[in-house]
Amino acid sequence: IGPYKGGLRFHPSVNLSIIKFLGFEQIFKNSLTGLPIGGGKGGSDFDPKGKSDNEIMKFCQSFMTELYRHIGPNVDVPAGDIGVGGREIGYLYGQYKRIRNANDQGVLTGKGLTYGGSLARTQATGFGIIYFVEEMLKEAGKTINGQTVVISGAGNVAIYAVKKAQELGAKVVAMCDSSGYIVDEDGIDLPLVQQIKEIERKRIKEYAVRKPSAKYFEGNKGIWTVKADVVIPCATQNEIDLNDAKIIVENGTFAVGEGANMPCTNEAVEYFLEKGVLLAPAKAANAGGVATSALEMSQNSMRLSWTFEEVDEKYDNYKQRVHRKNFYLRNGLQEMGFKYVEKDVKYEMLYVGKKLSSKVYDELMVAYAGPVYHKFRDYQADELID
Ligand code: NDP
Ligand code: 2IT
Repeated sequence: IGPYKGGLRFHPSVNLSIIKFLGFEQIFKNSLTGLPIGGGKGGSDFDPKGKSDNEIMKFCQSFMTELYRHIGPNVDVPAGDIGVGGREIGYLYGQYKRIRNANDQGVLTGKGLTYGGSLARTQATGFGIIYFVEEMLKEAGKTINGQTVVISGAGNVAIYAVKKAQELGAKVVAMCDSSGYIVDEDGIDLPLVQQIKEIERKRIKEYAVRKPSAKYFEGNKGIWTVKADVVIPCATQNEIDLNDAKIIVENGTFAVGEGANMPCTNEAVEYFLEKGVLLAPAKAANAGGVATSALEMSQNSMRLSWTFEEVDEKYDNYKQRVHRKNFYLRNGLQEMGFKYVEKDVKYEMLYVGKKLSSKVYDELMVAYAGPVYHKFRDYQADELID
């Protein structure tokens, strides 16, 4: 169906099992977009924190010196994920070009606008989550306008989720990084967050130093105690466990949008569903990033650049599609959780708390080995369990 597609993660926690789960998620997510992309993921346990631009550049160059033989515009097309943003993609692309001596722009996405990047890609994941949550709220006769929102993280996904939520009239009161969280009852001052995070690359703690209305708290668990109508985790996997979910429900939250990949544990998901909390699952809710990456690949193949409006319009078509599929999945597969067992690629598939039928399980395993997973969409709910 297309080249492998997914992000690269640079974070000290990265290991083979994390990359496998992310790659597995990516297959389903990419499938939902309906665009010609297979699923992939990669990364390193390199820790970019505290490193100079020069050190980051050298690492990216060494990484690409090995990676280049495995990727290509028609083979596997990486993009960013945690710890990999525009700066890193630029260094990686520079080294790829140096080695290949060719204008293979489609080899990476999330590139700078002057060398084949697409308008709207930087914003796409964060905007996409909010578009998706807004669609979900509409179905329930609500809107994000006027709601109090907590958004975890302070990276690429979180920042543009805050931006779109604010544009649609929400009040975002808390964000975090891996050291701690800030609460600003006046509403987050996003340009200040961007200055601290995107430009100065400092800790979120700095926000409270510069903004008197804000408070900073050490540790990142406490962010889930902040009262909100809508909660949007945009930092990392398993950041909301059952205990956090109970606090979130107690605080009166009625909707959760998964911005990060698998940010809620299975137990938390089950609890939210049991309590009637609206849940936008990551595979659908954060697919806007990779969908726009696929549009960047199309532009690179055509050797043309679309305007923001053109990208946005195509993206809008995709949005409608993903949303419709999510509701199909709600009746079919949406409540399927992937319980991740031990350190190897061993998944126990659950559908509404029961094991998936062996037939569907086998199909999914074949899907994992190759690009034929589209079939799973065709199952009816009663075929899913033995
Ligand atoms: P970034 O590296 O830009 O930002 C990650 C943010 O989350 C940082 O603020 C980081 O803080 C924080 N964070 C990381 N780990 C933890 C933790 N254990 N506890 C609290 N905060 C933490 O990454 P992205 O914004 O790109 O990615 C965020 C999530 O969204 C990931 O799950 C990623 O897989 C997912 N995603 C990303 C897409 C993209 O297009 N970039 C697309 C779809 C999903 P600190 O700086 O202290 O590490
Ligand atoms: O998890 C993800 O979807 C991403 N990190 C983005 C992947 C991409 O190829 O744009």
